[in-house]
Amino acid sequence: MTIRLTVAQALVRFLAAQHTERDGTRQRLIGATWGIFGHGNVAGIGQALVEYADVMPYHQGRNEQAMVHAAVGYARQSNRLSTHAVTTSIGPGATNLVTGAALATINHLPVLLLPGDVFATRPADPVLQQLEVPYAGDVSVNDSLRPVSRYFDRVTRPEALIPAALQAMRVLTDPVETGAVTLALPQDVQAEAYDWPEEFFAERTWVVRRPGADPTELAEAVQAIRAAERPLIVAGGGVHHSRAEAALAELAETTGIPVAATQAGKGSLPYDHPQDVGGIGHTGTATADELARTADLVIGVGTRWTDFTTASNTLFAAAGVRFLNLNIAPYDGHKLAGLPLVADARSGLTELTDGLRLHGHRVADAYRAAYGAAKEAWERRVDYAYAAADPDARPTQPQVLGALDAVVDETDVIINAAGSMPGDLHKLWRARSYDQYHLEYGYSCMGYEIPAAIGVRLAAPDRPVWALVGDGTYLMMPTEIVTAVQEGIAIKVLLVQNHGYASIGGLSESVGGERFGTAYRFPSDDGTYTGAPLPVDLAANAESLGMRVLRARTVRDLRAALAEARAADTPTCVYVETETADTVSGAPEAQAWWDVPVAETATRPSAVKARELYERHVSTRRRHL
Ligand SMILES: Cc1ncc(C[n+]2csc(CCOP(=O)(O)OP(=O)(O)O)c2C)c(N)n1
Ligand SMILES: [Mg+2]
Repeated sequence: MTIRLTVAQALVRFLAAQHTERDGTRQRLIGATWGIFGHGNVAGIGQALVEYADVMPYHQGRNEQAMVHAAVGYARQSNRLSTHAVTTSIGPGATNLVTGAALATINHLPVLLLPGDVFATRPADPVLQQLEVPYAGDVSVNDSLRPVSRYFDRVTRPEALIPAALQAMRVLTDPVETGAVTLALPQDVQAEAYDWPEEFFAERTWVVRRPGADPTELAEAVQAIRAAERPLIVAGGGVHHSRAEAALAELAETTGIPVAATQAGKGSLPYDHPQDVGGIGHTGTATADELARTADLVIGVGTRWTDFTTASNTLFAAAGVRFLNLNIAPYDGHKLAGLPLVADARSGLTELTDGLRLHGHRVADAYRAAYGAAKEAWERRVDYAYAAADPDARPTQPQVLGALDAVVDETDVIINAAGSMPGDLHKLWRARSYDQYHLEYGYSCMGYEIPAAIGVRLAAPDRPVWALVGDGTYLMMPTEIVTAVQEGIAIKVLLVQNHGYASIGGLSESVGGERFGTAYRFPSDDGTYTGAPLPVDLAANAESLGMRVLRARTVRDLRAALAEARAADTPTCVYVETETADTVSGAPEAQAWWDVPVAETATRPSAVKARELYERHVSTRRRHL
């Protein structure tokens, strides 16, 4: 039996029939499709989506990049077992996907991209929005998606959709490979009919596998942990992707080994778990970073070891320190010349716990007592940063976080990606549940937060979902507020106004850049932007897009506004201006370095001084071999 459908109709029907399965639960792989239409998809996928509206939900986005962010937010909240597709027109609609695709791929989060492409049959060259490449007739702007995709195919013949679609599903559901998957769809091919074998549309289930460890690697890993006196676990995003939080807690409780977390891994243990020592690295806690400096064995679980985590290879300072990398991806398992333990995080952690239990292995009581005391001291530091002496004053940024901390429970999800908040949150936030802390810090993309909040809320419709945004991030991408309003998706936006880039301003100052180009201010006589703040009312802007906006001036107002927003069942924004406009936030200082190269020669004294300090830090960098 064959069924005659267009390529676009066949693809939509195929996608609606795909499922994933892990740990005995089965769910749809592609929960919905986002789309902005133009030539290149309006008559193809657009027509197919209306034809199959009963089996494929649709969401209307405003910006293609934002649609990918929403899909990524949904995928992360769904533990990568479900995601969304994104369809675009050709040309600018397609290239707007590139940033979102890079973000998805870097964070190992699945998303299916369906950009329209120029005619395969080339009846008129060029068509509107077509790039002409004189030396290569088969290149289109969609080729810019190749390096940021984990799988890329261009479906230039109807029947080629069959292998392309199956390969796309394989990559989306592979825990090692997953990321952005792109099927470029020439617009004439989308509308072309073909007689499809009926089996192409049968329900299909893709098992998201949990491979266990190799026995030799496992034995070596157990041996390394038994031999260590000051072991430290670093939990990365892989712990969440694998839903390995309980297995991690069991290993930590069985052995007494402390657990620090990367941005992606925070929440792996709740903040009040005795073995949780908080964030690690440049934005880490004093507790975790001190443990890191003196550890003899660092056990990475599902981490890519970015420069923020390793303090640009200055953090793990003990002579002879070794790494053990439990990771499902061999690429990450071999980093820092570590012992690889290539396995799913949950499987590997369970096997490690079983192996260590046989030997009754535990770290020394003195080690446990010391990090326990340091953890307690850091909690007091957080209390101090959160507390506001005068509730009628304008809050600092940590006080904003303290006010939010006071209204949330374990069901709330907070989302953030860029600015000065990621650092403050990594140091201060008290994650109450495994999926409360949603930081996109692989790509740290300004503008991620609001669309991602929509995606998270679609995956978790009963939970309070907060997008935490700075004024810079807000101006980068407020567009999807309109989407939330249109679809009645009750996201909450906490908008922190500090008139520019507090984060990059602070960084600029520390590297001799004198805050150049980082403030949203009028120019002064000397040409720098150091004049009065701009007469820009972002609260009114959010209101104009259809959000309800609560303006908070003082700490007291803020507490009331946050409580009101939390209870709201429509999209609601809390707007607050923070106290220190030109300095980074009043949070604890960075406990470890981050390598941002400083001008080797300069005339301005601030840059010369910054270079001296830079060279001192550089001298502490090491290669782990
Ligand atoms: C798309 C994008 N462009 C540039 C950057 C570099 N960058 C990181 S933080 C930042 C400023 C963020 O400003 P804001 O949202 O106001 O937060 P604040 O630093 O004031 O806390 C910039 C420009 C980025 N991360 N993402
Ligand atoms: Mg700002």
